[in-house]
Amino acid sequence: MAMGSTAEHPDYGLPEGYTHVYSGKVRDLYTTPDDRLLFVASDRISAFDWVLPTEIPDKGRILTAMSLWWFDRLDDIVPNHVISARVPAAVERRAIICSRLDMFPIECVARGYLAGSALVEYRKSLSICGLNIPPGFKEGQQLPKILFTPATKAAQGAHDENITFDETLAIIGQDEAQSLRRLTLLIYERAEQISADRGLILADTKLEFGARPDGTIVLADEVLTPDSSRFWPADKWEPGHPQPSFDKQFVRDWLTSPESGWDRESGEAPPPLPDEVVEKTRAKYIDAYELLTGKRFV
Ligand code: Q0T
Repeated sequence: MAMGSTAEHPDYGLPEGYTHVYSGKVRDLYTTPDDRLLFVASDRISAFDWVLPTEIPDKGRILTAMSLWWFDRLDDIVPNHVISARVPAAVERRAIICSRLDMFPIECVARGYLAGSALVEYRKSLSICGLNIPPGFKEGQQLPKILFTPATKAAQGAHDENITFDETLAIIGQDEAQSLRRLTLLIYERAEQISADRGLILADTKLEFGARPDGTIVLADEVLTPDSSRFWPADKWEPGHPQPSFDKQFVRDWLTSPESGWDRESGEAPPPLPDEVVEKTRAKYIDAYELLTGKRFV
C-alpha cells in the first residue's frame, strides 16, 4: 500500500526532523524542524468509504497544484495557511509548508445543488442542517439559495455528521460561527463563478478553517479539489439522477461491475484497480486541473 515504516502512515523518506502527526484517508501531516507543518497530498484514492489498495500516480501533485491555484484566487477574501511550496525533495510538488493553526472542529460546507448527504437529509426531512427546503426538488437540482451546511468531523472511518447552525454556535460560539458561515458562502460564490466560466458546475465544497494565536481566521486544508468538492460538467448536467463523478466515475463503475469481483456490501476491502482504470482516472484529474486553471499539468 506504499506505506512506510509502520502500517499506519506513509514514510516518504523525509529528512530528519519531520515528525508524523496525523493522517487522513488521503493526506498526511508532519511537523517541520522549525515548528511549522508539512501538509502532504498522497496519491491515495478513496471510493465507497474505502482507501483503495492502488494509488493514482501524480494525484497528490495535481491536487496540490489545484489547491494552490485556488488559494491565490481567494486570498482577498480570507488568508490561508500556505507558507511555501518549497518542500523536501521526497515530497516535491505534492506538499506545502503551512502554518500551525488552532483548527475549528467544524467541516464548513457550502452547497448550491442537491447532492450527497444533503439529498439524503432532504428526502427524509425536507430540510438540510435545519434549513427548510420546499418539496419537489430533484437530485442534482440547483437549490433556491446557497446553503451553509456545517458538519462535525467524525472519527476516521465514520461519516461526518451534519449539524444545524445552532449546534455550530454551541460548539464554537456566535462570532466564530457567523464568520465561518460568511466566509464559506463568499468562497463558494467566488469559486462557483470561476468554475462556471470554465464550463463546470461547482455543486458543493467542503472547507476547513483554523485560527492564528491572535484570533485571525485562516483557510486551511486543501481547497476546491475533486476530493473536497463536486464539480460537474455543465453541458452534461441533468437533474433527476446521480451526476457522474468528474474524477472517480471509472473507479466506481469498475468496482461495482462484475469484473471486479467485489461486493460493496460484503465488508471486504476492494481489490486493486486494473492499469486501465488507473490511467483513465489519472487523466481525469489532469483534465480537471487543466480545464480549471487553463494551464498544462507537466
Ligand atoms: C491542521 C493545524 O485533514 C486534515 O489534515 C489532513 C492531513 C485535517 N487537519 C488539518 C490540520 C492544519 C491544516 N490543514 C493546520 N494548518 N494547522 N492543523 C489538522 N488536521
